[in-house]
Amino acid sequence: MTAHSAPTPSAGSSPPAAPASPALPGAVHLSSGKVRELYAVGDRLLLVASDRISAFDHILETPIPDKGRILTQLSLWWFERLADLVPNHLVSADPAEFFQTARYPAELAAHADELRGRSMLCERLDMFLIECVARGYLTGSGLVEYRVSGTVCGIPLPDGLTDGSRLDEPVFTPAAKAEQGEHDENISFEQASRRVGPVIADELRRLTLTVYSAARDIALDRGIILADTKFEFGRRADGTIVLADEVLTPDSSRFWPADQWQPGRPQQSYDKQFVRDWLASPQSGWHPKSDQPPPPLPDEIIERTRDRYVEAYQRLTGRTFQ
Ligand code: Q0Z
Repeated sequence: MTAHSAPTPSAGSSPPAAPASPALPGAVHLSSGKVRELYAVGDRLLLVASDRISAFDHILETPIPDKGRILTQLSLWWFERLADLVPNHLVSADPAEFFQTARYPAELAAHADELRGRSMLCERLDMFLIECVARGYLTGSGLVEYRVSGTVCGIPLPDGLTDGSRLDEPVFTPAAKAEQGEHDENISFEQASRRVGPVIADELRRLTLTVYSAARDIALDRGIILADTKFEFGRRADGTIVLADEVLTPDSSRFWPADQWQPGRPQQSYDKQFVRDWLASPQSGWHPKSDQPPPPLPDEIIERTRDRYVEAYQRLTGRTFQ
């Protein structure tokens, strides 16, 4: 992964400088995801989505304007839609509200404009150490395992499935969180049970499949296949299991245009197809397997990709963006 790889050291042997953490006065930077930043603010957490985009396991140097806001608004919409199925970690998405209680430092108020729309103030939870993935269609690492052993995370699947096949029943395919830049590692339900305990593992599977199924039905009604998705859950001090992180965005899920679904080949990505096609084309002068960083995106690809994020948001929510 390249987002936070250290700069190339200049001649000599001095160690490369650590990347500066993205400063936000009044907040303590905790960690950087590929495209998001996590801060502590008082006893809450602040999740801030950037406009960064990844492709072929690289963070591109070209941002997609409004992507962070669009994905945050989509997450918020899903939290609202799914609130009857599972409690979530959202406290407030309104920076004006963040600062009304004494817990939030006044310095942050000066940054309300840059945070607006792209940030969520959340309860700080005790996170479970597994990624909770639901798959309703077979692709990616699930397909790789299936081709070797006929299973996904140890769950046997029928013969004859191919890239993009719909599964009769969605499956819970947990993963172990990898170090930054590495891919999460699929694990069996038994391994997940050892990590979180059997009672919690059962409940996480139930919640994951319930929430995925509800979202899959909503998305399909609007012409979008939600092939799979990754949830993160945590626990409140009173033991309640809470849905955390971002949910059901194109960064945490595979969205496919339903009218182009055709099992037996890699599916078109709802959001990133133009980026992938251009990067893989001779025009980019770059190769997906190259160790070089990908080149900047042309304006046309930026615009069309932004349009796809807006379209996904508008189709799913029935709302207009901005
Ligand atoms: C989420 C992550 C991001 C980098 C920790 N409510 C919560 N309570 C405790 N921890 C978390 C949450 Cl959401 C938590 N991550 C993932 C998000 C940037 C990493 F925006 N890590």
